Amino acid sequence: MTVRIGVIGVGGMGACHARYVADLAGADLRWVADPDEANGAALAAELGCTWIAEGMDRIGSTVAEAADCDAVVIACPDHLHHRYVMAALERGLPVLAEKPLTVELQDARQIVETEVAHGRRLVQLGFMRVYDERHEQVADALSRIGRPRHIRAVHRNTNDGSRTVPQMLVESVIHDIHTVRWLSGQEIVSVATSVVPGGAGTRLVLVTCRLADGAVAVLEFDDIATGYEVSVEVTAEHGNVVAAEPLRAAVRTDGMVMGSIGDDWFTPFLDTYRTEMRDFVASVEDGVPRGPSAWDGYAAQAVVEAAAASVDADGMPTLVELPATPALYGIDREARRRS
Ligand code: ISE
Repeated sequence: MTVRIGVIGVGGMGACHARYVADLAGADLRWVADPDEANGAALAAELGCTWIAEGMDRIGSTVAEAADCDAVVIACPDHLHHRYVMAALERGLPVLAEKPLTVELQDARQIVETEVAHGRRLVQLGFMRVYDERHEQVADALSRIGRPRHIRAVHRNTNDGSRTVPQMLVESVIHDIHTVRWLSGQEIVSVATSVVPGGAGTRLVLVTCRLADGAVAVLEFDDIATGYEVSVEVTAEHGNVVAAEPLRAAVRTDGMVMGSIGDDWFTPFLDTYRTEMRDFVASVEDGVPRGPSAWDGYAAQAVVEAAAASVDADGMPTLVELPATPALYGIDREARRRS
């Protein structure tokens, strides 16, 4: 079967997804949707598909003709995710949606409820670190060394500190929240957040999380680092595991050993995004949903809200409000095998 795909939003991330779809045996990139005609039409011409300004014209339930695709990738601005994911769900179309699932928590809940009513998973969420080889190795190690007791997730970005704390939480730290839930298989039940000023506003956001089984995770996010880096370290019942450093050439000069770090969040994970897309297409093909779910997106969003509330409460621990996990979902702990 060839999986026909439409991509909504082809800025940096969406263009990357579209290129991977176009490249993939078994997938057919039908259209890209973006209001920016110059960019969208140029990409469509490059990849041999159709450009449309508005994705809803192809997936909106009011459109009489068939959707013209078997699945959609949603990579438009965050505040529009909810609209397109809901439209795809109403059409019964599988979706690979970029994180965050939504900006508003109640919108994420609506997506979960709609999917549950539909009776089967259609949404795969772009928490792509589960497809990253270094993270997979950590997940694999945990099957030998037991349950995590402490997780330390470090995430460094190269901005100027002008983002608000809620932005840093929902755009960046949300990845680390998913890493903790995925590696531990536990929900985060409370959080305490500290912020450190710097640059144009806030430099560091530190979130201490209490997990349902009593373990602790500390998320350390630096928005004004000298390079982009992501790492995770887990102390488990029978040992400890640290994600290996990404491979970089070691340059010896002037009596020092140096390696370049790189300053963008995209390049280190290029292969990871490709693997994620391959898994999504395979899941549409065989009808077996996998990867991070809408529930993962909703639960992570609930942690983001609690972390922001903790800032407002001067760093006091704040409970994460989460209903019971619907039977459709469980925290997916499988390390994604690269095919
Ligand atoms: C992006 O999704 C990432 O993967 C980065 O780690 C994060 O820092 C950035 O803000 C996100 O948009």
